[in-house]
Amino acid sequence: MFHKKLDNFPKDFLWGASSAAYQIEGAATEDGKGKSIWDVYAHEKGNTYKGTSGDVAVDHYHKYKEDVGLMKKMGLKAYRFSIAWSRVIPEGVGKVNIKGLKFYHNLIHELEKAHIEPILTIYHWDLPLALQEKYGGWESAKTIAAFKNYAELLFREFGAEVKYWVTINEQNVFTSMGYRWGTHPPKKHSFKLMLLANHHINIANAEVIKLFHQMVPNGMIGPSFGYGPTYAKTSDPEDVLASMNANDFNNNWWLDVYCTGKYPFFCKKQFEKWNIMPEVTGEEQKILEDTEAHPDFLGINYYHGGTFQQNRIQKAVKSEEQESFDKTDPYLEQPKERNANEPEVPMFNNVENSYVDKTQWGWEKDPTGLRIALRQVYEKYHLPIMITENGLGAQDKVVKGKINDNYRISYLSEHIIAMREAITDGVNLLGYCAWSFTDLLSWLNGYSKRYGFVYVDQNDQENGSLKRIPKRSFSWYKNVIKSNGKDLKVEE
Ligand code: BGP
Repeated sequence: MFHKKLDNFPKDFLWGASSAAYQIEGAATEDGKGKSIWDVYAHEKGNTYKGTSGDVAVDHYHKYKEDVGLMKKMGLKAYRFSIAWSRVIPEGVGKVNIKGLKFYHNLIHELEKAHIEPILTIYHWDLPLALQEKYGGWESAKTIAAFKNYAELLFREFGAEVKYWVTINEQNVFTSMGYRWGTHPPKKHSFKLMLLANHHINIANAEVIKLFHQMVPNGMIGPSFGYGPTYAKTSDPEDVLASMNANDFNNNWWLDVYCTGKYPFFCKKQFEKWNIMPEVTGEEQKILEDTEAHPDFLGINYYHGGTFQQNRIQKAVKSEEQESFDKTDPYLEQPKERNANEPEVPMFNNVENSYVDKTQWGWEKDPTGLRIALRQVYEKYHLPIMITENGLGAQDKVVKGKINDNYRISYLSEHIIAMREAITDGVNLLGYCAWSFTDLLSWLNGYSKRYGFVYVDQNDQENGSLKRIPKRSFSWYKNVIKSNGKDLKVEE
């Protein structure tokens, strides 16, 4: 579609920013918090960049008032954060930690005072360790019941104050990395286990959405999904077929289940042939297909898409620059080496896109891909969409006390324009949460890779002063919000 003039952003558009508990809170053992799988994983040698962990992170647990104060100063309309399950139920099930709940009540209260809409993520990867040890985490259906019980507590505690809820963050990413590529806890290498854990999470997601509709009838709930459009490398029909396979597995495998309750047909057939498809009982199918268990909106986390060619070679084609960073790319579809649990013939081969630039970390910069993503998702599911993450990871430098992150401003501007084009196309977009508000711990890149509007003096040795310094992008985003997305210029 071509537009001579772009529509304005809706009047009540939620200009926001995001975070996740493990990446910001710190206070890992304080006030009765139990351990999560990340608390242990990050301390095992070689798992994270320079052994960085969320023990201190950016100490948001103690500095939340200062952080919300900065949000207010910026004029932020919405703030997406997650709850650390093990802070409120230390063992995953059973005893509730009142002090943990109190922290989130205080945070939400502070946001309310600042007129910032809270967007609450129930699960952003930090599963209570006890559930992993007792049941094998998401490999066991018992974790579904524990999750439902945890969500019920949150709906009871926060349902009256919080309207927007995210069930699960990037299920596609953490199941792939945790169970297939072995780069997140529980560090396993099995496609079959990944699909099993994933199936349990699908049921958990559906059951919790259904419960939400009973307990918080005026709220809105949905998962946040890491979406990437899948391009064919060439018009060779074999490449087109590979990109269809990629779309089926990278996107539809999750979104179809969330929104219709059905696993995509061809992919499912393939997995049955490989004997890795989990059994879906009649009872489970029923809950997945129950419209009360379907989301009210879709959260889309967008960083980039992917380009695919037929599976004539096993190894992905990568540039040298990307090669040095790709260990940490959660969207990479190829394992370093083939392991025995992987099918011999992959369904598609992930290659570079020569039409787009890359970030310092080799992630493709593709703002048009955001418009494509929004169009594809809206066309297919017709649900309102909230962009729950989008941002640029970079090695910011402090020069004379200032952080001049013009590269981030350009990146965000381009994505905001793409978003406005998608709105003009007709997409129903509720809001945009940039990743991230303050700098925070990158799961596998420590503090070298920063995303925030606010610089935090923290480093990979984890002994920084934790001082907050608004970056240039801070005042820029402030103007964007004030002008409701019209003013994207950078003031000198
Ligand atoms: C998403 C996660 C976020 C955040 C972001 C940036 O996948 O939901 O938690 O980490 O990616 O990732 P990274 O820090 O690896 O660059």
